[in-house]
Amino acid sequence: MKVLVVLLIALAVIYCKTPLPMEKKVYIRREHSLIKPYSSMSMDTPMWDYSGSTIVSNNEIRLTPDHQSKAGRVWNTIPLMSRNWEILMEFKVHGQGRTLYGDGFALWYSHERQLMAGPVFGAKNGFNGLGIFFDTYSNHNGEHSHGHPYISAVVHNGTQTYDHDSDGTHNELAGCQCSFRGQKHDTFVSIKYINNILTVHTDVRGKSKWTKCFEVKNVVLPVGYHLGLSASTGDLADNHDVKMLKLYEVDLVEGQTYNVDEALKLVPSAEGEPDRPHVHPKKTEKGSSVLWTIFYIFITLVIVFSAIGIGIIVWQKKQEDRRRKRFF
Ligand SMILES: [Ca+2]
Repeated sequence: MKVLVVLLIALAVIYCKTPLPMEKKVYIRREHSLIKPYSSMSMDTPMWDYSGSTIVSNNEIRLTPDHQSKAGRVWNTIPLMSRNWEILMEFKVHGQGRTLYGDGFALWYSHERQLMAGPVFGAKNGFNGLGIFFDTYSNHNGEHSHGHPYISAVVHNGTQTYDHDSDGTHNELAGCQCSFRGQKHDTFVSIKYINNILTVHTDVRGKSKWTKCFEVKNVVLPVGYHLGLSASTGDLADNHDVKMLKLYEVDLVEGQTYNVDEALKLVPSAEGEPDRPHVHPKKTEKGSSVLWTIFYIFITLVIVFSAIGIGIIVWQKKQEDRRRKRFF
C-alpha cells in the first residue's frame, strides 16, 4: 500500500512538473534538440554547427557574452521533416545593464543554415522561413505601439527584408510584450506549429504557468528546413543563453494530410497582419495634433481680436452718438 502511495505521489510530482500543455501524441526528436550536458555534444552528435561568438559550456549555449558588438549562431544540420511540431526552450537573457541592454535573440526555422553573420539578431536578412524574435532593445526609443522586451513572429519567403531600424514591427505576424529579460528564475517559451497554426506561449514569471503570447492561423511552412538560433549585441549588450531546446514531433490532427513531396515544395507564407506602412502612428498623431493646436489658437485669436475690434467700433459709435445728442 505504502509503495502505491509513494508511486502515486511521484507520478503526481512528475505530472505537475511537466511544464507544457502537450498535445496527445508527441515524440521527442533528439536530433533536433539541444539537451545538457553540451560539452560532449559536439563530439558525439555533430547535429549542430556553431559560429561567431557562440560558446558552448556544460550547462548552456551562450550565443553572445555581455560584451558589445558580438553575434553568435547555432544551426541544426539535419532538416526537420515533421509536419507538426512543438519546441520547448529554456533560455536566459541577462547582463550587467540595468536599464540599457540589447539587442536580443532569434529562433529560426529557415531554408538555409545561416551561419554567416547578418543584421537580423546576428543572422542573415532576406531569409526563407520562420523567425521568432526576442527583442530586448527598442531601436525607436519607445515610439512603438508596444514596449520591450517584445516577442514577435515573422514569416518570409526570401523576397522580404526585416527592417531592423523599426524593430521589424511593420512585417510581424503577431507579437507580445514579455518581461523575459533579467529574471532570476528560469524562463521558458513554447512554440507550436500544428495544422498550420503557430502558437507561442511563455513562462517567465517563475510560476510554472503558461501565458499565451499569440496565435496565428494559416501559417504555411514547408518541411525540410533547419532549426537555428542567433543573437547579437551592439552598443548595448547582454548574455544570450540557451539552456535547453527540445523539439517534439506532434501527430497529425484529424483531417490533416501529409504528402512529403508536396510539403517539401511549399513556399512560406502567412495570413497575419498585412505589411504596415512605414509611418509611426504616434509621430503622425503628435505632428497633426501640434498643427491642430496652432490652428485652434489662430482661430481663437482671430475671434477674440474681431470681437474686441467690433466692441471698440460699437463703443466709439455710441460715444459719438452721445456727443451729438449733447450738442444738438
Ligand atoms: Ca530591437
